Amino acid sequence: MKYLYNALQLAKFVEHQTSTNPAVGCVIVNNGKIVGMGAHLIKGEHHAEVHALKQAGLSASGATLFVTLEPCSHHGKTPPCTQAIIDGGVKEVIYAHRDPNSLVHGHHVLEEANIKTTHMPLAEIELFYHQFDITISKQRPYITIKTAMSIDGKMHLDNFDSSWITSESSRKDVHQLRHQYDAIAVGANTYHYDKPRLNARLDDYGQQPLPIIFTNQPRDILNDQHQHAILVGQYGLNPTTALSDLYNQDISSILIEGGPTLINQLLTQRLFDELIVYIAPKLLGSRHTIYENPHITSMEDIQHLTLFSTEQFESDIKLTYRNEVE
Ligand code: AOF
Ligand code: ZN
Repeated sequence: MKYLYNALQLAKFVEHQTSTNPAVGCVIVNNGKIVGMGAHLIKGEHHAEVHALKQAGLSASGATLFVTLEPCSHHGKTPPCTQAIIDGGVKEVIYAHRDPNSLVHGHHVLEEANIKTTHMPLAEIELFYHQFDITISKQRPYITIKTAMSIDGKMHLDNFDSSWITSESSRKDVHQLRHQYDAIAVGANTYHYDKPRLNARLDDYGQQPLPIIFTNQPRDILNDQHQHAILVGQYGLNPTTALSDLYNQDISSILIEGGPTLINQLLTQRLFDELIVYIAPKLLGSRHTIYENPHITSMEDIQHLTLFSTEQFESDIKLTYRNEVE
């Protein structure tokens, strides 16, 4: 089991850089020694097992291979890992997470080649693949809505001023969050009025997300700094197609940062996987709450979310919810 955790560490090194592919780590052990290690670095390139097998060389023969995800048995952008494992002479395979991609179930192929194959699910690794599982089953990016509000649930004053509601540490945390997403999205109004820079500003923290602007005016003029942004039609028109298009452009996760119209639409359509709310110890007393839905008239219509984590940044509270009912 220790080796599966080692493999998980390798996968964590490359988390958020493999696009719509999963982050995977692999460790090969022979006679109680690690003889090969590998991770899937970039979509389209070698899988974790192949890197580890290359490093192990002849020492893979008779070894046990530990991998965070079930080895693939299909020809995708790369040849099947099961064949490389068989060719390397590996004696035993222990994998943690079942690949949700049904094309890819490699355990049968390994068993048929007389390789002892064990599925050993571990809670931490199941959690690690939560996003990947959702994107495979829904064939769309993982969607997180992030918002900040006062204790009375308000996003900004009635004159739309929303500057500095949350603390500096919360804002720093948002930058860290942005580095974890393939894209950051806002609606057209927020783009025009708030002029967000739509980037992550922590040194050495990882990838820069791609800006996305949801707009029903495709002629919206982009700022010079956002010439590479993607413009997509307003969600209300055809959310499913817009999102699957983004997924097919290799965007596996989107952080939605506003404004109220876009967030309301997504909340109303229940088109999100995670909701992150920073609550600042302030009372704004304005009219603009984070969610308004006049169609909800009975308690049976309200949405229930699952609290996933709570954190504190100075005097702000960060609540992370998942859109799943316990
Ligand atoms: C593995 N090891 O390291 C990864 C796997 O297009 P391809 O060939 O890169 O295949 C992508 C699919 O392979 C992906 O959707 C997932 O099911 C699996 N990823 N499998 O054995 C790896 N990254
Ligand atoms: Zn593979």
